[in-house]
Amino acid sequence: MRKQAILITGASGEIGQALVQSLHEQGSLPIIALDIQPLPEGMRQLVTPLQGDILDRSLLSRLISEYEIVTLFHLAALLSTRAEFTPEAAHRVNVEGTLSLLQLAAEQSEWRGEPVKFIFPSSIAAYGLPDLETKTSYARVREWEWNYPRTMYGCNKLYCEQLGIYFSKHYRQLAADRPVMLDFRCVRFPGLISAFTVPSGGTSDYGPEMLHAAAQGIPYDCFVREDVRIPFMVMPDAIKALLMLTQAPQENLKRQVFNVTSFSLSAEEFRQRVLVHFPAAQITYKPDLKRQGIVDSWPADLDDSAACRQWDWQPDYDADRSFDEYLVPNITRRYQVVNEP
Ligand code: AKB
Repeated sequence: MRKQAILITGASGEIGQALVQSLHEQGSLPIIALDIQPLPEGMRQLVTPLQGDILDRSLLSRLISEYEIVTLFHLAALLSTRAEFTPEAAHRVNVEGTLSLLQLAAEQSEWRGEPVKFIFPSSIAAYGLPDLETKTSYARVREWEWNYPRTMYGCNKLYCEQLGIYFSKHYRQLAADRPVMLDFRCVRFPGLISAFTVPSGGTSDYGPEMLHAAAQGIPYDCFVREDVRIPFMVMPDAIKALLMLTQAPQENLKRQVFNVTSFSLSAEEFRQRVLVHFPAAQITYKPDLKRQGIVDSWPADLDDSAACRQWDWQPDYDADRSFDEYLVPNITRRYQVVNEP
């Protein structure tokens, strides 16, 4: 008999590390943690680590010969800035990788006679507003508005949302027997901020970078203008959103893709909050017009009322609580420990 398990791809990434911790604390099924990078030391004893590429079909086949995957959190992706340097490679990882995992989950659903839950984090990058005037007038965008991404990563996320819906509703629609289809659920995240990991390869990274630099006493040049505004969320709320959506009763869900958010700040409001806690921080503006152009195309805020109504979504951390209770104490401790002799 195969062992039941949860599969997490991109497990070494920011969301992956926090999700593993949380699932482990909840006492979940065994976790298979797949990533192309080695897992951080402290995580290895919590999971079955598997180092490899999501594009490696033989690795995925070996995996399902041993395990019955019940829930799949597909987190592996090349983020928005990195993807712009190698758009074709990003397409391979972000789209072909997702397709191959959807196929795996579809096959597993058939074998089990029960849908595999396929949980997919999408992003504000799925939106693309044409100019700042439009961004100001459509402050809180709804899921179906302005789906005109202008990054490879945003295009990949938007298309993979559609692929997920296809696999959960229409896959093999011409076959004689209707297959047992997977259960696809997706959240569109704002810029995420963790106190324990530093992001890399994203375009919302200026927020967390400001904070981590300030805590280390390192000067920081912010790569967007001071008035640039996007929504943010701290990692505990991101994990809460993924787990709440995973557990939501199917009959309550009228959609499969949901905005979630917690607070929206301009770069200057972010900087001011950092300065309250780290008054000596040296944060200046040195906009990179191209990266800033990407952030300018993202919405200033998200309308997450569908998630609130359908699965009782509510963030635990507003901006004050995020800085005062989660970010500042944990980041301060993190660098104190690192700097101690
Ligand atoms: C990125 O900046 O690419 C990500 C995102 C907003 O999805 N953090």
